[in-house]
Amino acid sequence: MQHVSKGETAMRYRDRTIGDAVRGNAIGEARNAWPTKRVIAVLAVLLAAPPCFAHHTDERADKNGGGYTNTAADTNETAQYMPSIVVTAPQTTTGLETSFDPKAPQQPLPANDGASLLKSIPGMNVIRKGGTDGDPIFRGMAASRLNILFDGEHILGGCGGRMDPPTAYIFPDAFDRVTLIKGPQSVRYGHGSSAGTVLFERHSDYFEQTGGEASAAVTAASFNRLDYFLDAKAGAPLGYARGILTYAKSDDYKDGDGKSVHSEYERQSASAIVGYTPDPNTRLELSMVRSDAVAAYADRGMDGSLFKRENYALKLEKNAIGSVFEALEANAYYNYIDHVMDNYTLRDGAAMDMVSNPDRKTIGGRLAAVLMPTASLKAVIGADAQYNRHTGRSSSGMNARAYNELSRVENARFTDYGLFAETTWSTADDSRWVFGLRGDWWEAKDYRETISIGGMPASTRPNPTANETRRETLFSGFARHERDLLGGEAYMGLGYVQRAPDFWEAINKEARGQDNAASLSVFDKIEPEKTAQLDLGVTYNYENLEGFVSIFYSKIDDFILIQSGYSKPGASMGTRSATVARNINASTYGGEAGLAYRFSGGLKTSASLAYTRGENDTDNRALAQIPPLEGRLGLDWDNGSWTIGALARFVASQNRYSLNEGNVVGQDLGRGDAFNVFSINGGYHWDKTASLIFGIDNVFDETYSEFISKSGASVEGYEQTIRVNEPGRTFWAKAQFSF
Ligand SMILES: [Cu+2]
Repeated sequence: MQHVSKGETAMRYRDRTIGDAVRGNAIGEARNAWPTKRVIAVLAVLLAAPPCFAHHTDERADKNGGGYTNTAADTNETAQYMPSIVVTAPQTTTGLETSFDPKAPQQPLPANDGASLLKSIPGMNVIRKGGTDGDPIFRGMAASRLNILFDGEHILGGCGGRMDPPTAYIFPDAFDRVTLIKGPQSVRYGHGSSAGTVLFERHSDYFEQTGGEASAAVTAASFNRLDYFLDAKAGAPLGYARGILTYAKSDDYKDGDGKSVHSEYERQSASAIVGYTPDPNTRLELSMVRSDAVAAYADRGMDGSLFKRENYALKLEKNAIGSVFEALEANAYYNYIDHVMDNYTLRDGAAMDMVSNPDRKTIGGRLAAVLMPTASLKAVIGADAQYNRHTGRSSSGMNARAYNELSRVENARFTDYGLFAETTWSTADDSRWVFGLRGDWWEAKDYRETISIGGMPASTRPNPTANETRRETLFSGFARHERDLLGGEAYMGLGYVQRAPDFWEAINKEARGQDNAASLSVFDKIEPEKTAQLDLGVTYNYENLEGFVSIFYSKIDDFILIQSGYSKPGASMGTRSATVARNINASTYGGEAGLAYRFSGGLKTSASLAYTRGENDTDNRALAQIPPLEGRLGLDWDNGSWTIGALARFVASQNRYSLNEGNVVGQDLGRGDAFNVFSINGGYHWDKTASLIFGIDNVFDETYSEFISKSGASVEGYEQTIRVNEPGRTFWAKAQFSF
């Protein structure tokens, strides 16, 4: 789907590039809430850095540019203003979109998965569960509110306990570009993405002549972390072949107190891609991906001993067809996830073996046409479809390890057909309107014969909605006005999204209410969520100063709230603690801002700020799982060969919380403490073919956890913590080569 999206991006944003980061006095105000001693110490060191060196060059943007050549994102300017990724990462930020190269080094060193990679974007955070496979959360919205696409494909995890969000199947080195589109300001990528859309994209260049190229990287870090990848492609004008292998492993990391966190993982993936290109404007691509992983979880009684993905995809792109009918794109895909979690593969001490083996098959496709009826009007019109089927089997005790002899039991099936249209109408050289409209025909089937209820003793009950089918017609749309300013842009958009409950909300949670028998299943009780959001933003890019501000106000009717620890009648007597789903009305507002200033001599400074406030308007209390105010300050120096950088991350305390409330991933645990983390990096670039980047994350070995992290579980051999702590001081080095 790249050409449609890239074409549109290029059209909407022209060739402007904007850095990210913040307003000095906002940081100053915010800092009052934070411990200041270390901040001052680090700022002093940063400001003492040599102010004047040879003029900065931008070679590294090309080095890391992947296969992309025709978007604003690849212009050299973008290499310079990235406060949270080390200087070698090319990144574009407009108010509405952020994109970067997933292969580029980042600081702090992200875990090897998609969520961790996204954390460098202001406003993005990760709900930590262990060493990898956290859930990304943007502006306090996680799971189905944040649509994640793998090169145009949807993929849904199998785990009822959310061990495998889509990003658990992302191997960053197997992609060429990551883009976040903020808010409900696009309808082209599927149903329900109210908070935003994240596109992980792979793009293989057209070969004008016979040739080949390869890139590779090795990363080594504390805690026996080792990652490597090899990406090799060869081709001729008629077609190409590409293979990508990735591998990553880490032992348990230690927090700032030197305590081990149950977090080890090992992950690997292999992608094979062949493309047929009879001419430069036609591409038929077949791809296959196999991946597997094991991962320890510090937040629960089980670990993931299998995360297996099987994928086949077919893609057709046809560009420059004619003056009115400009381009056509089609894809079809198959994704199969097989997941096993147990309490005996990666940990000791369980009184009884327990294992669960869900799987999910997701099949989908999409057809889109790009039309240009007049010079000032461009439209993308298309249809998409998705079908997914979830099964499970589980066992415990003596026979647990023979679980794969059991037959799988189907528990849910979802189908969605969508039609969409997005138009860009240029009213003048410097202003345009973008409109989008989408309809979805959604259907869900509940195949559970029984519902298991916890408590002592645990038991099962007949499912009151067994074999029921539920249908919803859902609408979404947006209108946005954009106007160019001094090298930047201002925009204002209004968006509306109806989102049907997902598997975790509709199937995996109970209904609220005291009538135990009738209210067990939430399948037919939970209403679709309706989000209306206003997005406003401005970007600025003039001479040595770049900046952006993007703010939003969101009104969410029938927000699907997940509440744990809800007291319900017990199986035979007394009460039990249940996790329920219910609709509330909510509102959120906030935004992100960034500022970057380039001094002479290769020195630049940048800052960013992100804040979201959420209100549960039904219960008149804080909306849960909203990360607190966060600011980042970066200082980088670069002479074309050597780079030196420092990054400070300041996170305020979170005093607005609602105990036991949240989303399908996690619920609030109480107040969140403020913390500051400082990191430094350096690097050397030989020429366009080799570089070495190294860094120390969390230099002062701070012990801290994110407000939204899951609670620490009791795991034998590990100390239990309130939340899963973040890694302590981490040394890392990444060597990159291209041939
Ligand atoms: Cu699981």
